[in-house]
Amino acid sequence: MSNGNGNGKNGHAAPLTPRLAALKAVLPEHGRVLLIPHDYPDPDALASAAAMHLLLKEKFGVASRIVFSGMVNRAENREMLKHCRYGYTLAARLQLGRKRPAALVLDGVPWSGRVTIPPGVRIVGVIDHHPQTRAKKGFDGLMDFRPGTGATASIMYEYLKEAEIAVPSWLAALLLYAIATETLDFSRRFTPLDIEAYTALLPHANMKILGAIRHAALPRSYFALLRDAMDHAQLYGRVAWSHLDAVAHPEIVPEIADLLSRIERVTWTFCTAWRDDEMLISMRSSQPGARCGQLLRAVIGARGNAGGHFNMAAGQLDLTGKTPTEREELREEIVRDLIGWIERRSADSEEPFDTQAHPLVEHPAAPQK
Ligand SMILES: [Mn+2]
Repeated sequence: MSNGNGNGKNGHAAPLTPRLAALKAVLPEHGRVLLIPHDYPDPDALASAAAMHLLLKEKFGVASRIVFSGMVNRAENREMLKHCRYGYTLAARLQLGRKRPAALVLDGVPWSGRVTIPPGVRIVGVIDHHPQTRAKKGFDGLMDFRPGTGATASIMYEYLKEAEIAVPSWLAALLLYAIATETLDFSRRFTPLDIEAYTALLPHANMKILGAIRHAALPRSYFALLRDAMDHAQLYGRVAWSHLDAVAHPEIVPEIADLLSRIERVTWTFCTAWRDDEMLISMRSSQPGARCGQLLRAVIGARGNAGGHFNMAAGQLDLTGKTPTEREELREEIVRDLIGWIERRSADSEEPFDTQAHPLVEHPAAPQK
């Protein structure tokens, strides 16, 4: 239990840190707060929402509910949800009363196009770590933006630490998993806060839960997608990319981009995929100063939306009304543009680019180039 008490019920509350005071200032006097992670929440978004749930309850006596749009389908993330002691509601099923409920947005910003805000909901605060995150004019709620921090989960750890709240072992496991996946086990950008959060939570985590999440059982369909991705994978100099013909769930797309990034000498990867009337793109780079989010936004432009970090980005394009041929042409155009941008950005790197693309996996039956 907390020994601090923000509402002063115990009469001997320590003064709030500036961060906690700023949060308290936007909380409603009555009623429940909605906690909204970005759409198709990943481990960082989910763990951050759970951490906020604990913080609001323990520090401010405020009840909250996790609400999100899109599904959680990746096996590891579903396993994570199984161990989350707080319930959640899908935004589409949300029943709102007459009052407009207050909401906090985690690991994304409501004006990015990547966080769906249910109608009638009033945003009172946003906590995010994406580098291109900007304040919005006219928004006077809490804005805790820490571009460059490895994970929003690390930011939430800091709130819990300042509030002197003991993190339950299941939540410590979720937060650890979030930090590890978001920084790709610290192989991507991180800050001292991420290290502090990770090392401070580790002794308190339920390691059985962490193991169950990391090694969650995978459906057979996952392996079919893997094969599809390997069959389509292409290499061109330091770039590797692939394409998935039909995905039911978007989470596999960044996973393929991550997998390709482990190919030796490859520093840029991306994966495209068809999903209903959308084209999804995930991008990764280990090149310093890669600014993937900015690059992907430049390439997609007005054709869709994109966002991300220095080393990772994701985007989507609406394909409604396009014929299969038009869709494929658009995909080829995007692939060409992406490679063009990458080449220009890597122009001063020592390694020359190959003159032509070739398959990642050469099948013995295929004619050799
Ligand atoms: Mn995140």
